[in-house]
Amino acid sequence: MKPFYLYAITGDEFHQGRDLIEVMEQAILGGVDIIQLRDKESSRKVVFEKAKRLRELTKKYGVTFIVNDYIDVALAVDADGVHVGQDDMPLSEVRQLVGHDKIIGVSTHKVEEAIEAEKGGADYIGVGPIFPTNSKKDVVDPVTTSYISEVKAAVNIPFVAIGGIKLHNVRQVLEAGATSVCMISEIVGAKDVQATAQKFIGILKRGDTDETFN
Ligand code: 3NM
Repeated sequence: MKPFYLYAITGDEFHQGRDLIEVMEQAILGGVDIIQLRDKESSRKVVFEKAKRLRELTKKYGVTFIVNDYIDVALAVDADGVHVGQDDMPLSEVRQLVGHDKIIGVSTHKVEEAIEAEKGGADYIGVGPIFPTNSKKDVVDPVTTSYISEVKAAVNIPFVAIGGIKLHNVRQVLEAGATSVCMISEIVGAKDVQATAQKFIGILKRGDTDETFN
């Protein structure tokens, strides 16, 4: 998969009544290079409709589109890939279903899970939660930033740090060795989604400091 820096996950509860497509378009205009549809509450019908709209949007901008959990929905809308968790089907089965051209991402919280995901054929892994987060139910204790270097030493596939990452703490995550970061609330819950994504890109790609945008 092509290198990525800023990965945004949807989170309707943070959209403050704004339309999903409007929020995600702002994120893309701000520089997000992967969008994941994550909706564990809605019916399959609703998830499918959202996926169809996001596929159209991401195609328009050439942004990678991933669907969380629902392999059938990902295939139906021709998403670029799927993201699965530790409680999902074995990766070999997921790969059989999606084929070799699709991206498979896996959430991991321990070095053993990261290694297993790489062995199982994952294209990238999520590593977290780095900091405490309220955006995920049944979330495990934070792995902390020091865990990032452990994962980096253990696997060769790309990884993305996730969980409680904000503009004010993202530098710690990068200093610990991450080059890609993922978030829900800080981006899709921002008052100005585009400006927030732009600030992240500045920090990730240009090493901007607080002084740069104050
Ligand atoms: N996965 P926020 S943490 C979806 O650790 C998700 O695997 C996590 O949301 C993991 O940026 C998380 O608002 C929630 O903290 C991230």
